[in-house]
Amino acid sequence: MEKLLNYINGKLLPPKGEQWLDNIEPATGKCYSKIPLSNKKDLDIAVEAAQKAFPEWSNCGHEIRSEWLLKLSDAIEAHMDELVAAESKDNGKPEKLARAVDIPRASANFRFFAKAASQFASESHFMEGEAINYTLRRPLGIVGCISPWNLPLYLFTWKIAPALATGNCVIAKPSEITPMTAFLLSKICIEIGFPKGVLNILHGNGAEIGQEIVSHPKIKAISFTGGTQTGRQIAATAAPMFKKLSLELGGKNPNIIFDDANFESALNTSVKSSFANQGQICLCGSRIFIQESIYKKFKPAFVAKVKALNIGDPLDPKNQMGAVVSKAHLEKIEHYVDLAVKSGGKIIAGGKRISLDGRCKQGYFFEPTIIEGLDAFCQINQEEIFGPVVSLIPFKEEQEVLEFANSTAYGLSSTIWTNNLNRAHRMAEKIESGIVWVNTWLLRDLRTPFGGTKQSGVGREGGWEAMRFFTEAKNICIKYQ
Ligand code: TXE
Repeated sequence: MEKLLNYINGKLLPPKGEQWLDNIEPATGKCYSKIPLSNKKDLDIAVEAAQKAFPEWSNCGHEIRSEWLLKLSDAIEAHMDELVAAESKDNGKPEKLARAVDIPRASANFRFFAKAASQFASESHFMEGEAINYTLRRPLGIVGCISPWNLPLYLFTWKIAPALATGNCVIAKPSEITPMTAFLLSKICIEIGFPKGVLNILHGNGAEIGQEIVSHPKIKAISFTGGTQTGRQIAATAAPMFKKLSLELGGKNPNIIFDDANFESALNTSVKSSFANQGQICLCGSRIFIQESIYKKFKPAFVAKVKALNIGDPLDPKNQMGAVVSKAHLEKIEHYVDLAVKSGGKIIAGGKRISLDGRCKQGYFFEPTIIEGLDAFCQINQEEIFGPVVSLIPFKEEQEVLEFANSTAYGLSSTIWTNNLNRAHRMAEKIESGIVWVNTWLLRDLRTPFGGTKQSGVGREGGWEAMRFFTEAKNICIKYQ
């Protein structure tokens, strides 16, 4: 069985403790490779390598760094087929989705930050007739990037690219649930001769190697995407050490549909924002608020579209949905659906596991599920399920839906469907989320600030926000003599 290896100082290495974890294919439920269970010893070697590489990488100049990032971007494109197949197998998502979204975006992340490196500038503040200030922005040193399983290579590179572009050396850890494309990225680094020690990739458990990365005194910043509970634990470790922290956590995002919206657009996009990637995107709109006057029209149209979705083998191009990521996650989803029924909710579509024949017999498939009849404040509509489960909730008017939308502990993204310009602006301002989409969903411009409020996180990624996060600002004030 294939054994994945850590990537340290430009080499592929087994874990020092010689312990391995099983890597399961969600569509079949079978173990198909082994992952290094890394520990502090592996981390210490990686940190030493990063420390050695830092002076040259941080001083080689933005053009050279930019060229390396472009080489990574090109190499990802050149390995498209292999990466698409690996991402789909590792995560359970349809190959079609990995080809349309995940892998192109991973390549785009490196290209985007390669260009950002060449444009990044710092500020100057002039004090008339007296002095001039200028701000130096220098890399932090060694930084830690920890990513989740839902968009594996996409989110892994989203952190690594700005960290490298600004001249830092990186210790990165992909999710142990989906490590394969990060491993393939290390092979790509070796293939293109990427400078040794600049990027190091360690595999293993969050509680062990993840925690070691967060608490290592030589790692100056942590960029993390994952669950809110994990984010809280990371903050508890890193904050007293005064590390810079960027936390992109969970969401329970409202998808608000007013009666004056373009019905077809709202309907079609809501199917995607509910069930894309099996509902396992932190931006999915799992609470669908529909204005009462169109509820009777929206509900059957939405149910019909959802029932028409094909779910099954991620390799089959006719399937829009594949497997959820793990057995534990399947059980979590099932638990929430049971809870919805116990709380008085009605399942109007889906609600059950799917048993398939053939190679996917033991796979983790769950029907796209729509719940009705629960109010906005119940547990189901407050907690993140992170699966193919949405609630339909009617509302009367703007003020009421605003209260519903803002009632959760989360504040990542929101979508508002309306053709009333005044209402769109009013709602966008008052809604508690870091990202607001009006008449669209998941339309991304990589320059924009990305992240959430409340328990959805701390800090922003993307564009200059990421470049600033990975640099330390130093102000220099020069007085005229
Ligand atoms: O994520 P974890 P899990 C949500 C979603 C999901 C829940 C739990 O609701 O059901 O989180 O998912 C590493 N120190 N999201 O348990 O544990 C871990 O190894 C350092 C939302 O799979 O947060 C992995 O690399 N690192 C989300 C990464 O953290 C630690 C995406 C994420 O794992 C660690 C995924 C520790 N103590 C899940 N413990 C989003 N916002 O997109 C774990 N890790």
